[in-house]
Amino acid sequence: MDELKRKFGEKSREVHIKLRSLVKSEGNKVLDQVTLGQIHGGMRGVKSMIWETSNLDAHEGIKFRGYNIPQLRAELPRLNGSDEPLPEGLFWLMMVGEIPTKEQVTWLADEWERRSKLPDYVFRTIDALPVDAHPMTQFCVGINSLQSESVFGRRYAEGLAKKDYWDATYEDAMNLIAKLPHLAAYIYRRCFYDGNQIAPANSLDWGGNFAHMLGKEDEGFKDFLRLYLTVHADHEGGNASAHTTHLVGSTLSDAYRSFAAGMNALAGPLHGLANQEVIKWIFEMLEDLGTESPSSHQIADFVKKTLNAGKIIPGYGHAVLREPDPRFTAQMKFAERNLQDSNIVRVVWQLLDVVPPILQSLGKVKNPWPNVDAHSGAILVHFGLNEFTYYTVLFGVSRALGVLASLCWSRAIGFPLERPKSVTSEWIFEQMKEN
Ligand code: CMX
Repeated sequence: MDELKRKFGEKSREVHIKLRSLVKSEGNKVLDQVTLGQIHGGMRGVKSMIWETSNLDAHEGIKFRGYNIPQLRAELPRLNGSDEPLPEGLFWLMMVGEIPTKEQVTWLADEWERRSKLPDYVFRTIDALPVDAHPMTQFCVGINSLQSESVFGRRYAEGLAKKDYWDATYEDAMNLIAKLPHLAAYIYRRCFYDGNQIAPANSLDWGGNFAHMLGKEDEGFKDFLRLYLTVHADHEGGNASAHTTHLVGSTLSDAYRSFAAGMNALAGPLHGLANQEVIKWIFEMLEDLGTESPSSHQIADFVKKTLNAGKIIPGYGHAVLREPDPRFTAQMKFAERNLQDSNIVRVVWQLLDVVPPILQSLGKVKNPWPNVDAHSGAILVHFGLNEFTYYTVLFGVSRALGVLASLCWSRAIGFPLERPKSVTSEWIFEQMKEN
């Protein structure tokens, strides 16, 4: 058994036993209450699930196993000569709660490379779709088609014991994460480079190889992708892609089906698709204003015009955060270090000054600050990745790390089928009369 799997088995068993005994003795303890506003308002803030890999604070932002993003940048292993953390290291941290050594991360990169080969039928399945089908549609179809590789699915059909669910899920998670960069890059080259594919370079790390297969050899881009794949990986369990993966996984659907479901959630414009909407909107603004270097005054007018047309400002606001998103800040700092001269990046920085006071002036927006999606597009455009409709696929490859690490935890802890209670509006009206 490999070291990561052994450590995961030991640590998750400890938590499983501790939680089980706590629930037995203290299962009726009240930890949260729910208001009518929360039931009606998308369950904001209702504590209703256990998620080990990360935790989101409205003011401090995301912490992965207690480490914030600057700490991850400082402490996770990186390649010689690189400033950015390796996402392999974050996966290790999320799985077992320990910052890995450089050797452990090298092992993980090699292990994913060993598991990375895609069966031919996956390419044929994707090729059956129109080439202009949205890349997220192709991504979801590709993941679903891979389901026949599921170790969990095969072993479950053979009579897998409950205590071994996590073991088969670990194998599925590792295999799926290993295969995603090639699947994602295949879709990119199919859609935007006439199907002119680039073979994997097996000597590279997970993110570096992904960049290579996309056809982006710039070392600056490879570093940005490593950072990108790290900061988008997880955002605790309640966000739509994570929660969907968790919900579908609770039916004992395997990692492929659960993750494909999560990716369908990520493809919504209020969630991951916002990253394509942001850059699309910025280019619409530049076209409308007839300049690549608009003044702040011109930008403010366009923001107001967007709002007056009844539309949202993509990349701003968040369901939980009440401060600028540290994932935005991490990307901004990357741009400050490396892309000072980029015009499009400068527009993103101008928006940061202009948008929040306008959103605040509406008097209803709870968080006027930029979220994770506000910055990435400008950096990708700078590096020549101009195909906006592809951006959410990049987010999806990263999100696999968090939601699949969490699926392993859910299996190990033995969480049951998720089944919250719904009520009718009639019931609500009755309750209000009674109280
Ligand atoms: N532009 C305009 N209006 C906004 C807004 C924005 N960026 N953010 C919130 N609002 C509006 C809401 O639409 C809502 O209006 P109504 O009461 O008229 O329906 C009001 O302000 C209150 O919303 P909220 O409580 O502040 O925000 P929610 O928790 O309901 O929604 C989010 C959060 C992210 C969906 C919302 O801020 C939004 O639509 N942002 C733009 C899309 C986006 O960037 N999404 C990516 C989020 C990150 C991710 O998950 O990937």
